[in-house]
Formats: sequence, structure tokens, C-alpha cells
Amino acid sequence: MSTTPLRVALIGTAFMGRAHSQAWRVAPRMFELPRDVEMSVIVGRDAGRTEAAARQQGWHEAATDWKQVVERDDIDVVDICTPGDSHEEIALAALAAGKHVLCEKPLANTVAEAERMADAARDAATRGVLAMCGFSYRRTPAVALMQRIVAQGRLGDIRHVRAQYLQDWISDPDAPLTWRLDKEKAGSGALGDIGAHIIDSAQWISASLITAVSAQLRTFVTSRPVQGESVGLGGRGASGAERGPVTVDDAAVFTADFDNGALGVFEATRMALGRKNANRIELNGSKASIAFDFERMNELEYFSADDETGLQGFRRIQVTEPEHPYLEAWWPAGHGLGYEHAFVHEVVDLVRAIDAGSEIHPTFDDAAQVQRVLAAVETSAGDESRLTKVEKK
Ligand code: SOE
Repeated sequence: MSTTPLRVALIGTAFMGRAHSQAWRVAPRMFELPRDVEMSVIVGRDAGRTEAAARQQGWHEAATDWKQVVERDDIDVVDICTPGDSHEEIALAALAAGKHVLCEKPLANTVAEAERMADAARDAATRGVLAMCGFSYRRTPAVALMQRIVAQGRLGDIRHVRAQYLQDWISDPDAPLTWRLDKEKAGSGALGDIGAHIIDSAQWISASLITAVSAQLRTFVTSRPVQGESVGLGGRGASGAERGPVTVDDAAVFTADFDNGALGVFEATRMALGRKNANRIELNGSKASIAFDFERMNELEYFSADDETGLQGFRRIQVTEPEHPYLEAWWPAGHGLGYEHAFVHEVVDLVRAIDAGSEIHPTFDDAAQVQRVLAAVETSAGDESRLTKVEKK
């Protein structure tokens, strides 16, 4: 255990920058951590916005040049919250400079980038430097509990994995063309943005890897206003604004084979009106079933075939008790948590792993595996021969 604080640089000031800032601020206040955390510097492209973010979020300094920041001797951890097109460059520079790295998901925009990052992370690990990818939902207590229950073997042989991630923030065809709709910046659309989360959860919870997919991608709205007012992730285009092409998928569906013999069905869309953040996963095994829906994030549904006949049924486990993952540090039993807490738990686990010199998951290798699934989905969706036409009579 070291007595020197961990000095953190965070790159990115938008949604994820705010979520991670909050996590760095709160983690040492709610959890017993082996190291103090110093929120040293936040980095953004726009000096004014970055200074405002530093003031509001509690960073000591604001900076605009990430290259200079990752080289600084007084930085130990680099937290990457930028769009996917800059992840590789920043992560490689930070790892080469000996900094621990937390990188937002998806790890990269292509398999080649992700694999180079995974190689660099493996190499850095030999020097005691850690790298972690921010698949935050793993650390939502109910999801962590689900993984624990499955790891205890309570489901028996896993037969089905059913995962959906449904949002609706681009349902309006006049919502503006933001970076998440630009392939250059984001890599892909619903597939990489939210499909990556359920691929990661499914592989982690089932302790099994996807080995093959059959997929379809669809872009329902192919052009959008280039200017507009952002509201949350979506918003409304300015009236009469020029329209530019949407270069990513709006929705992705695929079936999957897992290496434990399970069959998977996946759906990711940001156009399911009324579904706000329905990140759902259900596993059916030979002995039990278990299901989670982020819209009811403090609950799990569990069915056991061992329960007395006549009293069988899905039971609702309220995941708010001190014996559940992460919860003993929070509120008295029965009081739930929110979206932001998973990011706090990420920081808690990362700080503890850095101090202990132990591995931290998801590793860049785990995240590169997700990236290979994303690429396989795109390849499959681009191959018309996988479709059998239904004749009209
Ligand atoms: C947008 O779809 C988004 O913010 C994702 O980028 C996040 O990863 C997810 O947690 C919530 O939705």
C-alpha cells in the first residue's frame, strides 16, 4: 500500500467526462480506498468549456493539450472519455508513458486498433501498469450479482442468452447529426454504442465467448440536420438546416453462438420509442433463469426449478442489501442506487487494483474480443447471402 495519492488526468468534458468526474470525486468519499485520489487535470479541446468543467467538477487544473498531459511526471492515471476515434492514440501514448489507463467503451473503432491497444496493455502489465475498459454496467450491483449467481453454477447449463439494449433518443428524424451518428468518430451506431455493452455483459455473465453471429443492421433515417439544439443525447435540428448523411446503423439485431453451446439473441437500437435505457439481459439454464432490466436497475428476476412445485415462479430480488456487490458502502438496506454509481464502482475497483498490483477487468483483451464481435456483426450484415428470401404468393 502506497501513501502517495493517485493523480488523475481525465480527457473529455462531455457526458462521459461528467460521469467519470463524478466517480473520481465520490469514490474516495464513500468507499475506504487504499490510496487518496487527486483530481489533477481535466483536458478538453475548448479552453473556456474545459475551465468551466474543471470548476464545476472539482479538477485542480484545466488543459487543452492531452499529449503534454499524458507525459507529465505528476500524473499516474489517464482516463479517456473522448469519442472512439482518439482512444488508440491517447491510450498508447499514456501506456508508453507508464500511466494506468481507464478507457471508455467501445475500446476502439476497429479491431486493428483494439488489438494494438490490447497488445500495448499486455506489455504495460509486465511493468505493473493497468489498463481497463469502461463497460460500466458490469458494476451496476444487480448485474454484478447476476454474474456472481451464474458463476456459482445455479443456472446449470446455459441454453439461452437474450440481450437487448433499447433507447429512443434518435427516433425523431430531425434530431441533429451528432458525433454518435458519424462512423469516422464513433466506429458504428447503436451497434458499438450500446450493443457493445450487452455483448460485454453477455460474455462476462455467461463466462463464455461468442464464436459466430448472423446479423442485420438498419439505418432508418439516412440524413439529419447538421445544426440544431442538443437536448440530452438527441435534440432538434435547426429549422431549414442543411442535412448531412448518417453513416452508422440506427439498429442492430443478431443471433449468436457461444462457446458453451448457448444460443444468443441480441438487439440494439436507439429508435425504440418509449424505451429510454432498457439495457436488458436474460439467461435461461437447465436449473434456473435470471433476468435484468436497467429500467428497474435495483432488481433481478430469478426463477429456480428447485423451488417447490406449485410455488414456482420468478422471484424479484431487491438488490439493495449490504450483502450485494458494492452496496455496503452506500445507504441503509432497501435504498437503491442510480446510473452514476457504476462509474464510482469502476474507480473503486481500479484504485484498489492499482494499489494491490492485481489485474482489473474488463481488460483491453476482453474489450478487443467485444470489438471482434462488433466487426463480425458488420461483416455478417453486409453479406446478403445469409438471407433466405421469402417468396410472395
Ligand atoms: C448513448 O447511447 C449512451 O450514452 C451510451 O454511449 C452509454 O454507453 C450508455 O451508458 C448510455 O447511453
